[in-house]
Amino acid sequence: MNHRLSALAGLALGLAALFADAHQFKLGAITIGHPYARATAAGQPTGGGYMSFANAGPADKLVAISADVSTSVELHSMTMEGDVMRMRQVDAIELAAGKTVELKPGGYHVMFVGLKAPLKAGDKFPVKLKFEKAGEVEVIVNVEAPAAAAAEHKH
Ligand SMILES: [Cu+2]
Repeated sequence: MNHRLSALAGLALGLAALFADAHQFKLGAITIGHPYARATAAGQPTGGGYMSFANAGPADKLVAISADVSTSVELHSMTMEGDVMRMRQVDAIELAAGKTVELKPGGYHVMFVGLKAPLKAGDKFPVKLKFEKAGEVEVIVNVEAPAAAAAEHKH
């Protein structure tokens, strides 16, 4: 193989990895981007889940989420009040028409409460999402190792 070919092969592999990582799911006008959860330590009772919702259609709401990895699954918001991070359970997450909402560390997130087993990096598990108008869809959540610099997720 000459150098140019191996460089191309490397690029193709890199792109394949990128796309495999950036998996997405679609339900009607809503695209659910890259659902992932942070790996958890043994005995850690909760885990955080993140994904994005790009809504190309009319306004909708994420109203429920369920998974078998924990006894319950909650939607949380996280806001700074002074210099204290506060986490609250919310009933729904508004998905405005034509907008993208990102669930990410430090903002809205999914909380797996009462984990039955630690979430291990490299594992995948199904999560069911329910939208007020679009209905239900199952997405696959990838468990990823926490970024070294990321803040601990504590209640
Ligand atoms: Cu939380």
